[in-house]
Amino acid sequence: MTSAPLTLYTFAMSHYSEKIRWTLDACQLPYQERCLTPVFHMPTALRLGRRGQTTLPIVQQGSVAVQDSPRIVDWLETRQGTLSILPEAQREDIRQIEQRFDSIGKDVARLLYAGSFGVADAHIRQLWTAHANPLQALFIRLAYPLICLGFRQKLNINAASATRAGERIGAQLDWLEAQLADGRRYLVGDQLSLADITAASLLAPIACPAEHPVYGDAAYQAGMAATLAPWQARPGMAWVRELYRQQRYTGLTD
Ligand SMILES: N[C@@H](CCC(=O)N[C@@H](CS)C(=O)NCC(=O)O)C(=O)O
Repeated sequence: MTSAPLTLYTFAMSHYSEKIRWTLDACQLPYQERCLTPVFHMPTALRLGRRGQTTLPIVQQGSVAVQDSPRIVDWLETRQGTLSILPEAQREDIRQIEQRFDSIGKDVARLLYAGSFGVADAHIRQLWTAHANPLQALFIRLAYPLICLGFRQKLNINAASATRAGERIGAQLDWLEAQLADGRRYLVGDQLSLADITAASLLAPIACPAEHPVYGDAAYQAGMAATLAPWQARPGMAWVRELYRQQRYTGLTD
């Protein structure tokens, strides 16, 4: 096992990035985070990922870089041995739940962008430029309509696809709430696992836990209000918020 620090490449508002950020925090693995700017992240993601994909998160250590959150978890296991959030005896169950919630990540993005383009543009522009240098920020501001168009095409965002996205998210939320109906705190076993981390991270953009620097922000919640409102009273969303309150950003040393 090595304790050399890792670099985590993220978008601040990315729920898959949050999954890995929380995983590293929960496993007490030190890392430096580099928040990238949309569009400008592509060369970095292509170069580090070497898979023809532009997605974040990516974790890098020296000459090794791993793209795609489940692959990052695989790599961390290989590097660290058993992870505290993936106990061997429950590994299969936990990874199945990870897949279940990973599978709605794009739907969550689809739902939120469908409801916020044209409504919360000032806030989205601010989020997209928060980690940009001045030239990048100028480009994002000027090209914003084109970038939105690109997002719409890449994620196939339209009214019908947003409705289907909501249905798929709703189905996983139904499943989550059925699991939690017996009052359990954790999805598998009696401690926080990757199952909880994935479910909570992937639903956090809708649940809006107060502790999250992007989703907990009042301006984000105001901008997305109409899209978020129908989901807020769901017990699964309350569970996400409670998990953040109890388990996220607690006991971190830096
Ligand atoms: N399967 C990937 C999905 C990651 C993903 O979709 N990331 C989004 C942000 S939430 C992204 O990087 N989008 C920009 C792009 O695809 O270029 C994972 O689990 O890491």
